[in-house]
Amino acid sequence: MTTSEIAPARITVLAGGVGGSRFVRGVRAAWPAARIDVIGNTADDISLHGLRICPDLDTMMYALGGGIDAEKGWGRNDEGWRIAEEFEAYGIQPRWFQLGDRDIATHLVRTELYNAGYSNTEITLALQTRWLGADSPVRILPMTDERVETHIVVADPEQSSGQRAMHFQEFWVRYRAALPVIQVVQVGIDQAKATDAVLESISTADLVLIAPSNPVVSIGPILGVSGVRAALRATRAPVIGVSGILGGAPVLGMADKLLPAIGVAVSAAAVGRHYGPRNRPGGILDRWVVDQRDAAAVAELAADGLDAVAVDTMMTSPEATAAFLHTAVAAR
Ligand code: FO1
Repeated sequence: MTTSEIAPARITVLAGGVGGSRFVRGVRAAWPAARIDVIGNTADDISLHGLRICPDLDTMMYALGGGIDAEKGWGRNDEGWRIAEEFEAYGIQPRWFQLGDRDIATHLVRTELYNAGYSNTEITLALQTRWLGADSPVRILPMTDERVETHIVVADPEQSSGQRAMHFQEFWVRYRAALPVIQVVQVGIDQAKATDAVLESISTADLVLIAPSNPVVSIGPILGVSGVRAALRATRAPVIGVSGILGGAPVLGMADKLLPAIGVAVSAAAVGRHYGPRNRPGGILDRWVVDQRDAAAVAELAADGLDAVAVDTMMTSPEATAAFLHTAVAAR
């Protein structure tokens, strides 16, 4: 397996939000001269107060453009909460999803452009011009322009059916993923097509990276959009994924609460098998990168036909991420 000997000129990254943006900052540090397309998850999107909100796209845009609240990992820095105070005074529901004043401006612009008939791809490219500049080597691309929403079905003894469905954001933000998950449903995924920009990016890349984002609600929806998996299996670029599960637990977020619901064990090896080696039906990976704590997985994955490498994958800084990417991508 060879990556272009010179640094890859065009890199495509499949990513979610908080962990994904940390990863992409490392990709930029690893190959500063490369053009980078970030294919962003839009199944976290939610409509609230008449606004369309795209958390993973906005988190990526703010993080790469210097506007992120670094302590929370999402939302705007230097934020105000005057509108939230007014919502509180009016008793507006829901109150569990915090929307700051500056962040609301993003949602107002996005919603206004939606209502004017622009696609989410056009809107996302327009919004990121402010954050990344007009001639940025980085592009954030929604996985699809159709609407997809992750809903979680949880056990609820108060319902006659014994279960209840809710938007992923309510499951995560309101309930902190503390409810028993029965099923993860990506509403609209069967009608969602990958955009031309996404398919073109995958097919012309020199290197494709799968960020260590949540395999179920971030990478999962991107792979579920029709056309993406086929494009990954067809591209001449090496497809290299990085595990976000280390030592049996996710570094960030709640993947451990969701993986069992799709029949995947909470381990680096199980997620690697779940994405699958490209030489197996449906598989997409040429290489799977696990943390050194999971080095034992390398031999067992090799037995399953999946090339794996164990490195220190803790993204403590863009430079640390860049270092492990160089090692992992160059490994023979
Ligand atoms: N996460 C929270 O834990 N609490 C919030 O109130 C919250 C609000 C919010 C608003 C806009 C936005 O873009 C993201 C927001 N997030 C919040 C984070 C969000 O739930 C996650 O970034 C992803 O959707 C899950 O990866």
